Amino acid sequence: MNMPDEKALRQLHEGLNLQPLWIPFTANRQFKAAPRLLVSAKDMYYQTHDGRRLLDGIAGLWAVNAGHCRPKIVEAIKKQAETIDYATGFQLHNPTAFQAAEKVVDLAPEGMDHVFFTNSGSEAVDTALKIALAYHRARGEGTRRMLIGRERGYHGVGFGGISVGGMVGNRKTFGNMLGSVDHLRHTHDPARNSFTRGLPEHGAEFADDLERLVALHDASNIAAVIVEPVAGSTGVLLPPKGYLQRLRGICDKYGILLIFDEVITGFGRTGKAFAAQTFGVTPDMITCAKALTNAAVPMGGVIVKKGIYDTFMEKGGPESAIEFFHGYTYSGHPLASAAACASLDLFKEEKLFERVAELAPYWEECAHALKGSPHVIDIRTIGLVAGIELQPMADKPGARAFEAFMRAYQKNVLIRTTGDTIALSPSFIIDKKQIDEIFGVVRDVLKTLP
Ligand code: PXG
Ligand code: PLP
Repeated sequence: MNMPDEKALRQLHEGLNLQPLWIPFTANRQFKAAPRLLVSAKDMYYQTHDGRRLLDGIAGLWAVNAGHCRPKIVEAIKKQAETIDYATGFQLHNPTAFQAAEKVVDLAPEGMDHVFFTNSGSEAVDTALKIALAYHRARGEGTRRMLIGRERGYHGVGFGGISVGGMVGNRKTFGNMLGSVDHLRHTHDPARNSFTRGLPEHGAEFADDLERLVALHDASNIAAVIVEPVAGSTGVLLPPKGYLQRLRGICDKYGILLIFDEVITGFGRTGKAFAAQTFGVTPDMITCAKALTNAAVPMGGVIVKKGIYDTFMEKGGPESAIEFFHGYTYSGHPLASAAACASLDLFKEEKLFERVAELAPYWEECAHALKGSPHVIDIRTIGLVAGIELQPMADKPGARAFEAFMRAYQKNVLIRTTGDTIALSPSFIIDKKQIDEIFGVVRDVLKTLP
């Protein structure tokens, strides 16, 4: 690891003015009183500002799927930065973006063969929602304006994403800024499913909520449904057996587009390139980001079925007309595209998605061995994801899990918590010893929690 020495670390820390930066999704006052800085990274580890080596149990944030600072990706970015720093994507483009697009659609489910690039998952979600509205309008069904999300969904922080999203924290301050939105119920049902190994047995019928919404609003007004195949940010919620199939069936019946938000599940997390393939259900669009570039340069994308792209081309007016009036200054940015090409090549060369599938049974075993530890009320795993749900402290939701995060951090293991669920999602290069270390620390920490 390219680790600054102790003196350099001290200088860095003492010389740092923490005040100007407003940190995202963080208790800023608490953080600035006792900062936690990550200063370098290599493979499965971070180095902290106080000189410790931290085992990364969350792949950065569900993102660094091939491990940190992999030389091939670093070299690709360096080389691209020296060759072409930036080129507008509007009416001009750079070749690397086309190469990245080809590699993305090669991984995608059969028939999903075009991708629109963005710079984040939030932008991917807003882009997908706009494609849905524009697609129906182009087909002469412009009354289809309603977008349907699901309770406990996380779709980023754009106004579109929070409106279809289902996290109260993201919504309460801003209200619903999209004109026409409704929600399915979430599928988390611990009374029937707690401690199930694999997918929950009960709850396929939650998909029938879509039938009720069709009965309420009429299909002619509904454009699309967006769900995460596995909800990550709201606590690792797995789809009940048959649920996604049923949702697909109802969407087909009424001509509603189905969008899978695979920002977390995309690029191998569940053992196949996309969760759509793991679950054998093909949506009409997939949103992705994070591991697309192994998180080395920000990038997201919307992968669409052939029929959607073709509709825009066929109904787009004269050949000189812009078929979809949308795009970001940095869509297909050369550095991001180079990072995507190198990352997708590396996943393939090292057979990292297959590695997830191979490690998954061991991972599941280790996670479920925590059953019986203090406070644990449910355990859920798929691929290299685990959710360990804790009993919340009375009147202090989230406090117990956050304390677990702090204590694990002191023990040199980085975990993530959301609400009162510990969410683990390491890089795919993790070995069994490191898996043991993560769960060993979680086990020890659980024993000491208030
Ligand atoms: N959709 C999903 C399903 C996500 O998980 C986004 C959209 C937004 O992506 P960007 O790149 O705009 O952040 C995400 C992001 C957590 C956590 O703690 C997860 C995310 C973001 C922040 C925290 O699990 N996922
Ligand atoms: N705001 C202003 C004033 C702009 O000119 C632009 C882009 O040109 C944007 C916002 C959008 O920025 P981006 O394309 O990076 O999303």
